[in-house]
Amino acid sequence: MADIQWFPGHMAKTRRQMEKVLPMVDAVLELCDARIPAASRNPMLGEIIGNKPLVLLLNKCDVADPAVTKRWISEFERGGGLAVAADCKTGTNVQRAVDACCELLADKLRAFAQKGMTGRTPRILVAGVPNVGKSSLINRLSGSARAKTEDRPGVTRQNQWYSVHKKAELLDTPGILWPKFGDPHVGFLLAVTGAVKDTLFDTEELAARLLTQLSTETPDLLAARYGSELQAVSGDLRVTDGKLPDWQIDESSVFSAGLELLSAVARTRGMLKSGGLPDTERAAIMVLDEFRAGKIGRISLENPTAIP
Ligand SMILES: Nc1nc2c(ncn2[C@@H]2O[C@H](COP(=O)(O)OP(=O)(O)OP(=O)(O)O)[C@@H](O)[C@H]2O)c(=O)[nH]1
Ligand SMILES: [Mg+2]
Repeated sequence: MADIQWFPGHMAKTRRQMEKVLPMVDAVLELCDARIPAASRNPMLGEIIGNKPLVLLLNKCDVADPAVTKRWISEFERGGGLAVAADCKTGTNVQRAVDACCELLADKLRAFAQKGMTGRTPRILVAGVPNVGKSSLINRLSGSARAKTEDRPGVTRQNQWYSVHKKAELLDTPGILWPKFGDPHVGFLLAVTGAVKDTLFDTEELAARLLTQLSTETPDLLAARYGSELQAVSGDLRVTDGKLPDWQIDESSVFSAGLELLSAVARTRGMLKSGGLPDTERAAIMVLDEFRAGKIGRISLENPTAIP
């Protein structure tokens, strides 16, 4: 799959603005996508925030595999970090993430109180890749739709402070990626979960690649959603003697295997072009929408073993 990159001017500007505002910030709440907790962490963030206390929030855990999310949390905590799995759609655990930041700042908050700075609330910078749910988190915590949210990346365009229940101030920031992903698979994972602008990639290629991954990792969920024809195609693509299937060996075979799966989806959903050929373009848009909305199931695309 072509290496997708997206680092427009507003992201470079956001980076500079984050560096500028940092002296005012007490802690950082970094949001990653619970379905891809490693791929959705910005490697530039560590450089930007230096040694500010950090809490990692694995968001959208309502659409990730709960058992895998649990393993990710233990993995991060084993590394000495503090991580919380949350869901800004229902509000599950969002307050816990802010409380975790306050716990990290307990000494600093005590010092404020001793100096009589009673009105000084912790200032928390909310950071993360585009579309991960930063503005939704702020809305959820403040109980109103003050920050603009939308299901596409690049909605927030500038830093904005929000006071939350007079207990904390949260800085909403525009989502930022980094100039080069390095690994094209990271680009794929970010695109498939909605962090990259969709005009930058080929929808059929993306959906085809997603289907190949799901056909090996969660074939039952795929069959339950799209029917037995898909199960048959998935079965044909797999090998029985424990060797790597031929179609996983090179990129072009991954794509053609995925296209077969995509054609099967189009047929079972009755998406046909004139002449009866499967409309793989329509099917691709539907598969991506359904995956992102969690309709195929609660699926994680990365396992904690992926941590180097
Ligand atoms: N399923 C699910 N969807 C969520 C969750 N949190 C946010 N969303 C959805 O994700 C989409 C993006 O949310 P935003 O809050 O705009 O994301 P953002 O990080 O502020 O995005 P940018 O401002 O573009 O960087 C919206 O459609 C939200 O409804 C969650 O926990 N679960
Ligand atoms: Mg936003």
